[in-house]
Amino acid sequence: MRAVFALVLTFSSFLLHASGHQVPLDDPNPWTSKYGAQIDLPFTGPLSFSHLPYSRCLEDESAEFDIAVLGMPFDTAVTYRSGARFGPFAIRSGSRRQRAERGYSLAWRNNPYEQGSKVLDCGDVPVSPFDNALAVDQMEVAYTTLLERPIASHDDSRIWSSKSIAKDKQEHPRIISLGGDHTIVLPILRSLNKVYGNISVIHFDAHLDTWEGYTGQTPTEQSRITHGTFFAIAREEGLLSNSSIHAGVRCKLTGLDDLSHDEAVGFKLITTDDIDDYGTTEIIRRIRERVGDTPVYLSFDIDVIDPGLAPATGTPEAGGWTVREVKRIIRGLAGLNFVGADIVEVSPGYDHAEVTGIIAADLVHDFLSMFLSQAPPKAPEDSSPLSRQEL
Ligand SMILES: [Mn+2]
Repeated sequence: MRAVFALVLTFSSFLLHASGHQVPLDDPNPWTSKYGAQIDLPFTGPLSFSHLPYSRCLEDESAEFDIAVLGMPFDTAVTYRSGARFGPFAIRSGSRRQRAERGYSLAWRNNPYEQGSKVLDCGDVPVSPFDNALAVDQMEVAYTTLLERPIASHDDSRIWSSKSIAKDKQEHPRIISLGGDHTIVLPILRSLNKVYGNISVIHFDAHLDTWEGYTGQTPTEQSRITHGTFFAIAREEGLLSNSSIHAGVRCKLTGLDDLSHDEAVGFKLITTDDIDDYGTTEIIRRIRERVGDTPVYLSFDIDVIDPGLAPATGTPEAGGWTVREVKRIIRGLAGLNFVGADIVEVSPGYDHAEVTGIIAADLVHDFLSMFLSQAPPKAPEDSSPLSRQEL
């Protein structure tokens, strides 16, 4: 009887409030008593990735995460159009319609936020726009600072702890970096190398990014470090394994010597046109075979996508992959031994209708599912709710 009375009281109180009556002045929380705890609208609230909790993790040592989203607003080592310093903002802005509570995707058959791992937006690294050596050091120190933090929870998707690295070794969180121009990968590789040793890279890009320098334009050591040379520098520093691979390359070259040098840096090549000749299944197979179970880093330059679809980038190349094709390949990479990932070269000053930022944000959601899935999702024929429908 008491329960019924309470129910009637609650219901009448709901009617009273919903019908626009005043909330009593002595109500300790007029907002929640009338409207409850509501989520931010897609166009409101502080700007964190996919409305995730946000923390200034570099200073706040109590911030806990298994996967951190970290912005690196650096763009002073580009060969052509600058502006990628605004990439982290554009990607977060493009993520506003995403949220943990609605993160399930039909393609992945999972919600990455419901896999038992804590994902946190750790803000941006404050990088110098005046001194590239200083900025590169700031990014390395920041990355190392987060990489050395304890993980928030045990992450079963990590296979390296049982395979390639001794069991008593500390498990490290994983970081998804939002660039920034592609140079940010050099300090990231320096930092990762201290933990994992030499690592392989799966590199989605229209360009090789393994050039040694630009004739006549790099007279100093610092000027050699650019968004088109950082892999060659990383190789010189002994940071890379011999089993890295490019995907989606179609840029113009100085000649075929570029390719032999690229191979010496440790890369094999999948060109943009290979998708027509061999298809996504074969591309996935080649990538998986190349990197095996080595610790692997995913570096994703948005310019791998056709500039008609993703125009906001500094060095666009005509005739790229579609977003759908790229997303399919990424799904095929789940279960590899990923130690980190980035998405770089989003330069929103060249965007239209926010489309590039929205694509980049959607891909970061895929990276999370890729990290946290043990294997690629199965082919849709047998179990997709769409294919089961009577058409
Ligand atoms: Mn690049």
